[in-house]
Amino acid sequence: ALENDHQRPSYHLTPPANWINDPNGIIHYNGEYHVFYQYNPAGPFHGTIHWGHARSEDLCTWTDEPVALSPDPDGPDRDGCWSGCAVIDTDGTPTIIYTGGRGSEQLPCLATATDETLNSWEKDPENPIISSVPTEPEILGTADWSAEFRDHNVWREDGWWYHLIGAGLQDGGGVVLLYRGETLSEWEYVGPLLSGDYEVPHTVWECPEYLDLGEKDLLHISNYRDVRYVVGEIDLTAPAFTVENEGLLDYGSFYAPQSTTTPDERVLMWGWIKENRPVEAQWNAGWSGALSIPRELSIGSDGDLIQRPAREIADLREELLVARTDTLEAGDRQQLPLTGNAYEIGLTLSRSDSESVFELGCFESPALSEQTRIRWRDDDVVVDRSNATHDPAPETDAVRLPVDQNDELSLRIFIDGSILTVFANDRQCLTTRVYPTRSDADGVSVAVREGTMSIEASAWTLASSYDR
Ligand code: DQQ
Repeated sequence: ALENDHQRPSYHLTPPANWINDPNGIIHYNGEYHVFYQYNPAGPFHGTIHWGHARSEDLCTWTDEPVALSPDPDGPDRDGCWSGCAVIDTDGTPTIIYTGGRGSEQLPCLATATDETLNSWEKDPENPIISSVPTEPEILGTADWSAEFRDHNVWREDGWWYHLIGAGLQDGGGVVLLYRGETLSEWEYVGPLLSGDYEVPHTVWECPEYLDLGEKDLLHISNYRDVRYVVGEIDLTAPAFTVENEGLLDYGSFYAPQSTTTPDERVLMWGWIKENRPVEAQWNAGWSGALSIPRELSIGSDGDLIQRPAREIADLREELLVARTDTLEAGDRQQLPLTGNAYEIGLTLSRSDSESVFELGCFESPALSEQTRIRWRDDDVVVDRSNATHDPAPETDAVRLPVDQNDELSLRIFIDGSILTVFANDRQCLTTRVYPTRSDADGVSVAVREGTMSIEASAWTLASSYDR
């Protein structure tokens, strides 16, 4: 059963059961955060997609709400209510703009809230609100789709609504298309804002999002493989995006993220954490996917992106189990007094020289037949999953997070069921999946393999977000 599944996360956002993919329509309204998500109530697979819904006052405790949007058998969303966003209209009405799937068509649809709980939505009888795709540039069509044209990000600026839609290019590569409107239901096409990834075959730039991070603008897209971001300056008239810095939001299993601004003006982002195990294992588990913990995004003094766990996540801390500083030599290994599979570890590492090698062991069974090793060597943090599980089905290849070349490294590591997320130096992130078969594979250790390392460690158990 879902309750006794030690691989199932407890403080990450998940539906009560079945399938989740992209976060959608994240909004703070009436004193509460609402997170909607791509949801298939029929099973743990990507089928006919609805919008699931959860709400929270504090980002720590979540309440499941009824499905918010369902495909209408006679509507332009009859084959799926795909990704989109939520904004508050100028008259105060919460409004969703999402992609409706019908046959070979993907077109934008609008729905407005009919109650304050955001549980009931009324679809616009005029849907779809944009009825055809632009002719310039030529949008990719495939055997299944007349045009790969979807996912919506809307914001208000200088008396206009602006609207980004992701698409593929017929000649290769992905593109972000910019629209603007005086209202949320009438849009004029401005032009392509940014395109690229010509080397990623058949890519579509999905789930584009623009974020105003104060000194700089950020745009990110999901290209079927990674979530790429660019930092620089947006020009809504040209339209154009001048790129000053670029990179990946995560080096592992993190996709189609979406953000919101808190009442105190911080930008928080959630992404979809996919499974790294076969469909059959997802069926047997009865659930698939989770959302990441929220990350706070900002711009550092060097003009590049800072990513750190939202500070609210510290309120999940239950018990401080580790608080120590040690200097370990090559060959030393220390067990940390941590058990269970929902905790956070903070590490500040300082190495004697660049040859030193550090390892954090986690998901360790008593005899170490199952174990996952997070290794810092040179300018890499590698999650070695080669002995992570006795189960032959999940992916067990190593995943690599490049970090700044430095003799100091700060790590914040979050473990929850089968989810492992590493934040390095408040910048680079890696989310990955580990599926130990043993419920006692919950040991944690620190070890030094080469050289000498000073290790400052702290660790807390984290509370569950749900009362299910
Ligand atoms: N998944 C959605 C799309 C989006 C893709 C459909 C990204 O709207 O493009 O569930 O995961």
